[in-house]
Amino acid sequence: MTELPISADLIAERNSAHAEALEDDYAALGRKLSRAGIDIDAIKERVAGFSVAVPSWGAGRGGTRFAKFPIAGEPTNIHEKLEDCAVVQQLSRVTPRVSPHFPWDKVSDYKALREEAASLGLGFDAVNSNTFQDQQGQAHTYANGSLAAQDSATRQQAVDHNIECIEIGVQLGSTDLTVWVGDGTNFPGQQDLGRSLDRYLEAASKIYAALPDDWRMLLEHKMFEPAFYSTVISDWGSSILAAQELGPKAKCLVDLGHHAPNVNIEQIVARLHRFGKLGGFHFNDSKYGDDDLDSGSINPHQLFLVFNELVEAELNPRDGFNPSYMIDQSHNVTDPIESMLSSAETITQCFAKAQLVNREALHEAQASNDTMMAFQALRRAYNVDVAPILAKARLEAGGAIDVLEAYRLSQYRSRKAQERKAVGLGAGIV
Ligand SMILES: [Mn+2]
Repeated sequence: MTELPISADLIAERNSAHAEALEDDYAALGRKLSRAGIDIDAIKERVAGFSVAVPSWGAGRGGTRFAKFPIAGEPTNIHEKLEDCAVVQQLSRVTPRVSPHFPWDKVSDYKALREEAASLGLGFDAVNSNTFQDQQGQAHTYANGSLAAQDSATRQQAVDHNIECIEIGVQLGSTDLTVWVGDGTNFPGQQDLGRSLDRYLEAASKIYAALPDDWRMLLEHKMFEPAFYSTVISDWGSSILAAQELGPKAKCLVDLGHHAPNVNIEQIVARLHRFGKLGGFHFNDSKYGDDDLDSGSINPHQLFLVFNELVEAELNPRDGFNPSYMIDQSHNVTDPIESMLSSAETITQCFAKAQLVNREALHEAQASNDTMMAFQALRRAYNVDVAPILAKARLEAGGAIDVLEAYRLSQYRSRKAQERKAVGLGAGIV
C-alpha cells in the first residue's frame, strides 16, 4: 500500500482531541436509544457495513449548462481523480469504490489502474458508458441519438462502446454497467415515439447479450435534458418496461434528480423492488429540476424515506436485494472533496436513521390504521441525531471524527494546486 494522501498523524492528533467529547455523546445517545430498546452498538455495526461509491467525475468541479469554474488543484486525469477519491475514503471510510466513466477515464493499462486504486484503498464500482457526446475521431455523431438513433451504424457504434466498457470493467473488477443515454427529441414530430423505443431496445439487447454471467446492466432514466420534448428512457415506467424486456440482469437505476418535480421517489423505490428491478441509486438533491445539488442539501427527509423503503425491501427480499449506491452530483461552487465528504455523511445518516425505525410499532400502526402512530414511528427515527454513531464507526475504521476539519488542516488542495497543471475552462457536465 502506498502512503495515503492525508497524514495519519494529523488524523490521529485531531481524533484524540475530539475523542472525549465523542465518547460522551455516544454514551448519551446509547442511553437514549437503549430506553427505546435499541442497541447503539448494533446500529454502529450496520453503519460500519454501509458504503456508497463516488464517481470519478465527482472529483472535478462540474458546472452547469452555462459554465464551469475550475479551482486550483483540481484533478485532470483518472490518476489524480483516484487520489482525490482516496482522500474521501481515507477520512470518511464509507466510500471504498470509485465509479469510472468512459472514455473520460481511459488508460492503456487497466490492470495497472486497478492496482493503483487498490494501493490507495479503493476498488471500482459500476462502469459508465458515454454515448451522449461525441469524441475525437469518432465515425458517427450522436447528435441525433445513440442507442435509439435512426442510423444503424450509429447505433452499432454505441453498442460497441458499451461492450468495450464491459470489457474494461471486467479488468477493473466491476460487475455493473450503467447505461444512460441522452436520446430523445426537442420538437414534437421529430421522431416517432414508439419506433425510437424499439430501436433503443434492439440496441440495448445487443449490450445485454455481452454481459458476463455475474454482471448487471443498470438502466438510468432521466426525464429531460439534453432532450427537452421527449426522452427515450424518460421515467421509471419506461425504465422498468425496458428492463423487463431485456431480461433478469437488467435493473433500474434511480437518480434522485431525474424525475418530474414532486414525484414520490420512495414509492418508486418500493415499486421497483416489488418487481425485482431495483438496481441502484445515484444520490444527489434538487430544488427545481435535475439540479445535481449535494445529497440531502435540500430534502434530507426524502432521502431518509428512500432508505426507509430500502430497509423494508431488505426485510422482504424479492429476487434478492443488492442495490448499488453512488453519489452523482455536480459541484459547482464547492471543493468537490468537501462536497463528497459532506454528502457521504448525509447519506449514511439517512441510512442510520432508517435503521432506527421501530418496525414492529410501524407495522402494528399500519395494520390498525393508526395513521398518527405510523407517522410517528418514522418521525421519531428521523429526529434522532445519529452523528455520534457515524463518527464512532469512522474512528474505529481508521477515519477522522471530523472529516472536514481534518481535510482543511491537511491543506491537501493547496498542495495539489502546486503540483497539478491548471484545469482549462469549458462547459459543465450533466
Ligand atoms: Mn446519474
